Amino acid sequence: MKNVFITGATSGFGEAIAYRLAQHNVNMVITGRTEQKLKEVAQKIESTTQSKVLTLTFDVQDYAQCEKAIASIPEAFKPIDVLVNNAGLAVELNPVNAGAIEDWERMINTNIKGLLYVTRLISPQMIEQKKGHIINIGSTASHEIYYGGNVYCATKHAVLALTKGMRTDFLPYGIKVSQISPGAAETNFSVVRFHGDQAKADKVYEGYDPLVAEDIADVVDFVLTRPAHVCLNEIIMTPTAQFNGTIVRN
Ligand code: NDP
Ligand code: 8X3
Repeated sequence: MKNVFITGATSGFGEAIAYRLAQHNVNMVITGRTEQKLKEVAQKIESTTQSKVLTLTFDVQDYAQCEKAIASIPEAFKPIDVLVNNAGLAVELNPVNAGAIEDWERMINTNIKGLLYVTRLISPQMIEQKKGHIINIGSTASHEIYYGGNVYCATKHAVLALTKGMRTDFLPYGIKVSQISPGAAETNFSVVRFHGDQAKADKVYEGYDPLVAEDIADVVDFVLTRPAHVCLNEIIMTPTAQFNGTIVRN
């Protein structure tokens, strides 16, 4: 692990993954749309580890922005050998007949197209080196549907299909592709889903111990540190109290 690229590192899983992987003294590119928060994360990492951090502020939904940002990465941070495709979101919980088109577009454009854009731009560096590891953050929603989760779940089903597609495409080059599929984890995720309604977000995690971002960072680190001949294809992880999207022990 030498040059790491993480999307969505301003919050939640991505931020925790950045802190965790920084322990390996790497060159790290962290990305997101919130520039100030990226700077804070970078400052914290550089003042506590030997890792060097480059921040890139861009919206993964916009291919031109992805292209410009990734083209600007200096040689010292290349070739990228670890890509964590983490940026993503859910918006609202509505049945399809009542869904807002713009919410669907945001989820599809971020969770599917954004992941594809970034991978399209970074994977050639790995192919050239015949070396690399891509980790896609999926979800238990990659496997199941819950009420009102229709489009979000569809995007995460698509992520699983893309993980398998990339694994197939990159197999000849010795590049590992893994997916981590968490269940309920308390981050900014539900606050974003409910447009900043903190009370509504808190209710999602009431009565049980949800996962926390560091649990996911732990697993990312584990997946990345297996021997060269071992690829963990997918890890599904939930809180002990959660069986699936609808069955939670309260
Ligand atoms: P957070 O809301 O805490 O973090 C989401 C991150 O994604 C932020 O850094 C945000 O940065 C970034 N992001 C969102 N949209 C864009 C965009 N258009 N362009 C660039 N960056 C973007 O949520 P989590 O950490 O929980 O979510 C991370 C991933 O994990 C997502 O893919 C989510 O679907 C998945 N997941 C979450 C679970 C949970 O229960 N929390 C469970 C399973 C999967 P910024 O706003 O600065 O752009
Ligand atoms: C995020 C968790 O429960 O909305 O993927 O599927 S959930």
